[in-house]
Amino acid sequence: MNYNNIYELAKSWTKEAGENLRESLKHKIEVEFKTSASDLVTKKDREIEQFFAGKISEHFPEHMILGEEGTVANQEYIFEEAQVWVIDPIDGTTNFVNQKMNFAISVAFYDQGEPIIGVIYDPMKDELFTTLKGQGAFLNGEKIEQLTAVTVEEALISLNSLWTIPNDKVDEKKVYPIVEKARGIRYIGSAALEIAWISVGRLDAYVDFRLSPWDIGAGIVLLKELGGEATTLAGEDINMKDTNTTLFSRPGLASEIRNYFN
Ligand code: 2AM
Ligand code: CA
Ligand code: CA
Ligand code: CA
Repeated sequence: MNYNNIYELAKSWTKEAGENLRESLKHKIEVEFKTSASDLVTKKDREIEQFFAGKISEHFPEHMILGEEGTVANQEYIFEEAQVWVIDPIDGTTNFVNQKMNFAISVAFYDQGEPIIGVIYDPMKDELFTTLKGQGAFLNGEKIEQLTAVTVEEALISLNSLWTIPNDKVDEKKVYPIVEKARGIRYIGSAALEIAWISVGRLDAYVDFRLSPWDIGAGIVLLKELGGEATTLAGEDINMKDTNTTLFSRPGLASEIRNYFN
């Protein structure tokens, strides 16, 4: 199957949506709360998701859409049998609201469970990360080199600080030696960007413990294309129908990080 048409449209829609977000920051943002005071959503999250839903249903009425803001249900039953767009309209909504930078649009396309297209756009830096499986990964059209191995001592590791305090997903004490040994710990606050930054060597690994398919759908395609690793913390395939523990990294480094948790 030839995916070039879908790829070209995915890139152009994502840039258009990103320009919309960038422009919108000239005006006041109205914030609502979802599950808690730290779980934010804005009108723009819904508007951008609707923008993609409209374009996709116009061009590809048979395709499914799995978006954070709930465009389409049913994904449990059909992910492996369908052509599915996995979309996070704003990844890093808290950054969008507070920092007005360090957020991204994440758009992926999966064909019967197989990762095919990944597009991540940082509109404030105007950085577009794109991948079509088997055709290389690109930053603003420039080919990204295959990833090489590093050790934990040489690594900048992205880690959400919530996981260094008692939590219900992982024994926080197992995280201590990683924090101690790594060259540095960073956290941008946008899962899609943490992964995109690994692809170009600004970060070396990213550990998180409860990410949803839309946070990571595009990042998985991007990293795999470059020889990087994208698995659960236990080293299993990521389940695109659920939340996951996740470990994204350069090759090699993942097994060293995994050892700390086992
Ligand atoms: P979001 O901005 O699309 O919600 C930092 O908060 C990162 O974790 C972001 O990529 C954010 O995505 C994601 N995330 C996932 N679940 C979250 C939650 N319940 N609350 C806040 N952020 C969440
Ligand atoms: Ca959210
Ligand atoms: Ca997200
Ligand atoms: Ca989001």
